[in-house]
Amino acid sequence: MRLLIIISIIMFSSCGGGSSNTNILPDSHTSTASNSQASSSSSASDPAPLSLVPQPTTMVVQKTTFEIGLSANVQIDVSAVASAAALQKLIADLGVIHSADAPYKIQLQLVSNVDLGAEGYSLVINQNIVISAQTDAGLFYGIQTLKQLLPTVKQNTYSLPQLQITDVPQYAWRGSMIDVGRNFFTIEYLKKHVERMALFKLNKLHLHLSDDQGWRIEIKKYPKLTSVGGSTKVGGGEGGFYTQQELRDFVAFAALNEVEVIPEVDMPGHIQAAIASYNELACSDVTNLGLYTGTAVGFSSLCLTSSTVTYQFVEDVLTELTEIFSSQYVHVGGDEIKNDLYPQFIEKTNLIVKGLHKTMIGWEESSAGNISADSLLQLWNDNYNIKSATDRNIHLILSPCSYTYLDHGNYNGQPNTYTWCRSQGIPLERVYSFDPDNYALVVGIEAPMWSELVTTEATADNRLWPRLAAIAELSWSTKSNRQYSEFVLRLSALKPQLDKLGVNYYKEPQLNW
Ligand code: TNX
Repeated sequence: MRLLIIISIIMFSSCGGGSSNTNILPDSHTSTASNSQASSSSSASDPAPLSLVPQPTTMVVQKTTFEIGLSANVQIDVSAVASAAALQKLIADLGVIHSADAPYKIQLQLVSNVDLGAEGYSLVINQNIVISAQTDAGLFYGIQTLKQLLPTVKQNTYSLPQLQITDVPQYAWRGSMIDVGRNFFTIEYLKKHVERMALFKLNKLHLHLSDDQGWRIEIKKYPKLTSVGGSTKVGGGEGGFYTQQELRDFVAFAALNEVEVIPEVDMPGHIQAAIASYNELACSDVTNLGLYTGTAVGFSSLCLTSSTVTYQFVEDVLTELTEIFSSQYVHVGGDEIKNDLYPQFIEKTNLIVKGLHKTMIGWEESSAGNISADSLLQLWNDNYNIKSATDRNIHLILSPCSYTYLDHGNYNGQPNTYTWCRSQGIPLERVYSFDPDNYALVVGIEAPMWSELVTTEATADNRLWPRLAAIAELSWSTKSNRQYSEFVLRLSALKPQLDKLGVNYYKEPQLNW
């Protein structure tokens, strides 16, 4: 059944579009809730706690409920494209249809309210349901909250608590990374992943598109990167790659879920798949020029001494890459390599990225180069000395391996998981115990899922969920709003939502799943 949507014509000139091009540095993000705002409160009558993840900034929940029937007067601001689609899907799934005569309205309105920032929203449920935000992204997050308050199966009426929520994320970077280099994951899987991320207000999907074992992105100027470099994967067997068109479509799909896709091509190390495709990318004394399907790291490098071929390659690849991805950011890797010319490589690559009017991200080791202050560094060793970069005001994405590496076990001894960073694995509670406040100059948190040991979608789901929900709460909710014992109760109750999305999550005993 097709829904009619009444398009409200009320527009505000200060309203922005989506979030993908907003400045994410905290200084420009002053609307982040202060600690004084950050306490959740419920009314004296103390209704049951709401099962929301991440925990909202402030809530006033009444004892009374609001019963809604199957027809609603739906009003949506004309420029709220992503949230309009999300709301239509939500109500269609519940059998609610639009009618101008309906006894209550569901309204999405763009408003001018600097306190809500680029992603915050307010949700008021009394005799109507009204979501207000400055942006489409904010409205979209209000809808995710509404979705978590509703059941996942059709009913004749729905009962909602009367409440007022005002909710603003702590960090602008709330991320998931998937290594599609070691093992290839299909676009269909990535789309499912994006929808799951959206439910928890995660907003950055970092794709690790190349590694020693596979090159996964079509580069028209170097077709062998995919025909040769994309042909296999860890353990051997068929690999795979994405065409530029597939990736463009995927970026658009992700944008409708308020997820920004950040591409990474890892250089100058982790590059054997490219070397196997174009041998001249290695120095002339290198004899290992074939495809690689093992799990070792740190053995391959672009040639940094005969630099003409190398830098032409870097520029060509980044030029095509940045044309596909609308993100302001491009991740150039830069991890696990020892070479005296490494700092120079990072600096030159930084200049190439700047020349393409993009902003560079590198793994923490890239701090060895004199990179521009707008660059971001991704910290992955908990105690890596990143001071040389923070002294230059370079901001950080936090991915400390002993809390966020989802290729480590959900429990101590889980088969097919890594233990090199934390021998006991990284259970949900461990993830949740991470305190980003221990670091300065933070744009947010991202959990990488490396895939040397993750060979199927079911295994990927098992490694990603439920732990990504903890990452979502760490990056959205302030410390004063986080408590593990409450988090598990809230998350436990969201099981039907994950079931509806077909997630093959790990059945974490603490969640009683
Ligand atoms: C370290 S973290 C790596 C990856 C591996 C991972 C396995 C980082 C920048 N490099 O290449 O896949 O460990 O846990």
